[in-house]
Amino acid sequence: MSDRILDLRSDTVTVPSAEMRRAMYEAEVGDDVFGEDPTVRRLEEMAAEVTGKEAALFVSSGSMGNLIALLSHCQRADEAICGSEAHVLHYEVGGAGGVASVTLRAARNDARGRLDPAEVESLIRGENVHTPRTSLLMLENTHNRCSGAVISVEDTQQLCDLAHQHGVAVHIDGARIFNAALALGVPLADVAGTADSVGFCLSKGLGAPVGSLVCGDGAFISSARKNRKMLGGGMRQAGIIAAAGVWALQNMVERMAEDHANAKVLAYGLAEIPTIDLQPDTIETNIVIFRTSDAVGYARALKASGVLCTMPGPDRLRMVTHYGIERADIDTVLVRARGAALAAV
Ligand code: TLP
Repeated sequence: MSDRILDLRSDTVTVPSAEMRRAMYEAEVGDDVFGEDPTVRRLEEMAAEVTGKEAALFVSSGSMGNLIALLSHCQRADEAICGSEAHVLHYEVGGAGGVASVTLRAARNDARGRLDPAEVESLIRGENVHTPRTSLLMLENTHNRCSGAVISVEDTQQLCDLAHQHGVAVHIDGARIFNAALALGVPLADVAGTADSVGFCLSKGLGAPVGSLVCGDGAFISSARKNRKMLGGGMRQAGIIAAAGVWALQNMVERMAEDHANAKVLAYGLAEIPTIDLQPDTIETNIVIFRTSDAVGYARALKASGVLCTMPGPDRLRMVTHYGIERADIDTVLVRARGAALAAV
């Protein structure tokens, strides 16, 4: 057993492979603000095709993608509905309010990341001089804070239909939507369904160093392009980084099944540790969140034994499997996790 530190804080910690770096080195580039970078264009075409949308835009991060979706779908002082555990609500520095001048209104996410359509409908505001206009419903798939839960095609469709009946647009924060498609065994375009826009990240399970795509119809992408420029996100010879994304879409999608399998082994192993509260059969993708009474102490003990994780709540720890973490590493994590549990008592 090696003494290598096993970093399970996030699937964002991956470093590009030699082949991916070669693709970046060899990328054909141009000035993308003039729309002249062939590699960025190629990536955007691939993204539009795989999500089943008309067009796509390369942006620097998942957070920027969500912010651009808010700016492009909403007017100043509008309201967007999102889940109570949504990334946009918890981890995007309040950009909805701070930058887009949009208030977020939360509907309860259940433990599997789902929203109750009746609750969502009750939160959509009717026309009234006193109230903000509800212009957007933001969904998330897979659901980060709900242990990487996958939202079904049917649930997404029901919410899209409901929102559209009320004239409300739908954006899917699909930072890990490839994980969802893989877990469901359906084409990504089906997972994106009739949502008006969808974002996905290259820098998570797909293993690219940087970048996300937002996808939607031509009018949305024109507006998104303008908003990206306003945010200072217009990039010049961005083909250097887009090339990593092209390579990732061609070579890294299927391998994420290994991350899912490793997460299951990890979850079943962790669940055997008496101080850990985890239902391993609920783990569907690459995120394992569990409860433990002394989360701070346990995280410290894990770190001392060479396993890094994050703390999504006062009594919750998160481990994420990713490219670079092999099946044998999971066995090492479990040996260390058992040891750390004894050390933390
Ligand atoms: N999530 C990160 C942290 O911010 C928590 C992680 O390590 O999981 N949507 C979802 C669902 C995300 O999980 C993330 C990143 C984002 C958006 C933001 O993406 P970036 O980090 O590229 O801005």
